[in-house]
Amino acid sequence: MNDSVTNTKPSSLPEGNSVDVIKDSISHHLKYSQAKSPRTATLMDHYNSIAFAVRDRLVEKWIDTQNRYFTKDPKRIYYLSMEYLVGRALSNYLVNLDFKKEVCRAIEKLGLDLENIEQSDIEAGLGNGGLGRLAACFMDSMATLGIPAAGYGMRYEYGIFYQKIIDGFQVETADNWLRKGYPWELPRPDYLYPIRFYGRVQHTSDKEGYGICHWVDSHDDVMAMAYDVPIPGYHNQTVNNLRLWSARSTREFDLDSFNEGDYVQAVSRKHESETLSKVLYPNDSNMQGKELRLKQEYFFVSASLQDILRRYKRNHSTFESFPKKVAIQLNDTHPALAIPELMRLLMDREHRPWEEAWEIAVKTFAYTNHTVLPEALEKWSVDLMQRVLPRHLEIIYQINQNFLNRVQVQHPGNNAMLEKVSIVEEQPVKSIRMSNLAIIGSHTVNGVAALHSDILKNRVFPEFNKLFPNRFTNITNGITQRLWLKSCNPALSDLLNDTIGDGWVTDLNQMQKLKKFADDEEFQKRWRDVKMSNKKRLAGYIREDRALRMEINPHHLFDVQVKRIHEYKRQLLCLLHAIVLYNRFKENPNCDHVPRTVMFAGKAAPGYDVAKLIIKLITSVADKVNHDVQTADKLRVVFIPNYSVNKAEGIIPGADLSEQISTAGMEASGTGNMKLALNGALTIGTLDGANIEIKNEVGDDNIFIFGLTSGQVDEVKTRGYNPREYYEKNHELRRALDMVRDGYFSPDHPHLFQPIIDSLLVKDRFMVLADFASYIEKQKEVEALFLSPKEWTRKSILNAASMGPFSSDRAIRQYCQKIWDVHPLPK
Ligand code: 26Q
Repeated sequence: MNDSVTNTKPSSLPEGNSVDVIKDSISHHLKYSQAKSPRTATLMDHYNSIAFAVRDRLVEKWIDTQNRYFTKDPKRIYYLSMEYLVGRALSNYLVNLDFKKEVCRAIEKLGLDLENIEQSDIEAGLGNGGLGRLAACFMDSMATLGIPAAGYGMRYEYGIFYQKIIDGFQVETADNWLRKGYPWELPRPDYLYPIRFYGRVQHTSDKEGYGICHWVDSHDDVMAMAYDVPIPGYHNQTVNNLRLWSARSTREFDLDSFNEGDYVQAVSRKHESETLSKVLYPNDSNMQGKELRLKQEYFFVSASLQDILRRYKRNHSTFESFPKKVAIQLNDTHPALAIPELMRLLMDREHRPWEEAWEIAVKTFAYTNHTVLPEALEKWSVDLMQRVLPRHLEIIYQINQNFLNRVQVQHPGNNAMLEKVSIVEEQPVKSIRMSNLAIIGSHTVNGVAALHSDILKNRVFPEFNKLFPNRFTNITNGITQRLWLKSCNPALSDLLNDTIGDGWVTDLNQMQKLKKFADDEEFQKRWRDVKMSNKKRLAGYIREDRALRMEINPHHLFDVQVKRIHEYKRQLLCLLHAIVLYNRFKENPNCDHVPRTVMFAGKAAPGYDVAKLIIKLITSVADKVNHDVQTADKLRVVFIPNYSVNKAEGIIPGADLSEQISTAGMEASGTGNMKLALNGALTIGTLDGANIEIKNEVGDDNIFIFGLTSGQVDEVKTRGYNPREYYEKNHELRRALDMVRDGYFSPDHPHLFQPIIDSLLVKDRFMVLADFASYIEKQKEVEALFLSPKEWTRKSILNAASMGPFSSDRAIRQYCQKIWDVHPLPK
């Protein structure tokens, strides 16, 4: 059967994209999809009717694209990711579909206001942070480049939690994003796959004596049901598909339970089985071996692979050409169970021999690593895996044995190497190392920035790099300029279009053309005006935010650190600097200080106590500083609650200074660094992740680099890091820390922040104090430059002009060439 979109537009709907036709289509949907008249319609009804009218215009291209993929049968790339942080939908669709003006006019003609409607736009927060947003940027780039691609993910009923700040503390509430319905998804009740759990494996043999495996006595089985979200390319004919899986109870489940006679219990058990896709796990840097998470990962992987195999089998009767038609990218190890699952499907269902299945698997899979923090590397206890996925454990053991046998032949007697590369870790708890599985089962493994890929090869997985010298590669992350410039920064987009044309929207390298305007006073003035208008817009958000209601001064230096809260990202370093400034301003009130507003935003994993306490410290410092009349006009500290894609779109265009200050070697890439620089912020940062490549592009003179290099971090660690030394030597540091320790910011709870003091002074893996002095010095340079607006503006222009290489379009082209061997299939 054809896999293309089956939902067709009612024939009564007029075709075309003229203002009047769109207007009629919106009215039509208000009446026939919402059953409302203009008199009774709510804002949400209007939003839904507009969404349906826009969606109608997507559907044609969507069906067309999928038909084209079916008939031409090109090699396709399947992107497997447990997370997609797509953000708000309507604005993105309007930008990419090339009829924003017409829709705006139609909305006006209906007496509605687009800005108002956009307030109702639903944000799909189906991810934690960088990794999930990267997947969304990649989907945009693949569609824009006309790549035959599909994304697979999870349709969590609850996305990343909503962050409230109560008494300065983070409080999590559920993100019930589907409560009003999501007009952009199409339920596909006909794409339904059974997913099994638990049970045991039975080995028998067929007539010819070949071994066969049966997975028997499974229970708590569920069905995976598809929901499709269209992903249009920018101003082209491609609409790719993002297929998200939702758990449904099985039919057998219903029947079994009814036979038992207890109706109410039956229904509630049915309900339970659907909890599988209920909630996104909100931790992004610490892996806990929760059974439900393992089941989610398998559920997602098995549904996606069954779907991929079904589609392949429509066109092919053998598996010989599978790797020529299918590339699968694993977004971290979260979907690494795809490797044993493909083996299982090929062997136990399609009756292919092990050798053939293994060759297909390795030629098909590639794995992207996003972290080197040991606590974030996925491991699952063998006991748990044995219970939940007995057949997969068996396959993993077999993969491991075959692999270790080969290693033993190549490196006889090298037991240290065997121990390192084994998929099975023996101590302290016998576990499956998912990264080792992913490396062994993939033809290519990539890091996400040059330094990160280097660290993978030389420090984290050197043994694998020796065994597979060509397997490791780098593809530096990128961001889509359609969202992170065109859509979020219309003022700057207009200026660019006026100056260099609009080619940058699909070719970010054209930003280079700005370089010749960097010293042009007229252009500089327009650049500054744009920044000022964005700072005012941001000040407006902060004024209107119900939780903040704060007045900030757009003439301040806007110093911005927005990202997940984590010790390695070192929000504390930035905050200590704010305390130092506060002390200086109080001590010398008459000095010519550069007025500054330091803004933080980000979520802490709900179980990460120190990160949550860091939020409390930021809000406590903010409370003190902002209420001090002596300093209030010169220094503000703001914590913007509930950081999200939408909040980022509001904050980033208004930033002057971008804080990228992780301990060198710890941030795999970072992508906020790219977004901020693209919007004209200058970076203060360490030589970490993609900061290094940003520095190489913008030039040493146009970025504020400080701190230890990753090599020096390792050296200091080997020598023994003694934070006390720095504390004793630096009086501004000592003073700031003493204030935190002695309750200056928490008079009612003088010891509240002791755990933070301990984290910095007792033993600190993230070596905050080691970089303190050099950071404070760099910030002085920042201030000096901010006092010369022309110089500052020049560097700001040069930063944006140098961001060409950081487009996700470039990243996707490299994936296509270096890893997938997939080519555009434009209409
Ligand atoms: C794993 C197991 C169980 C539960 C949750 C997880 C989990 C979920 C999300 C682990 C990690 C993540 C997310 C990681 C992430 O966002 N990493 C970031 O990826 C970006 C894109 O490559 C990089 O730019 C960042 O440097 C990296 O921190």
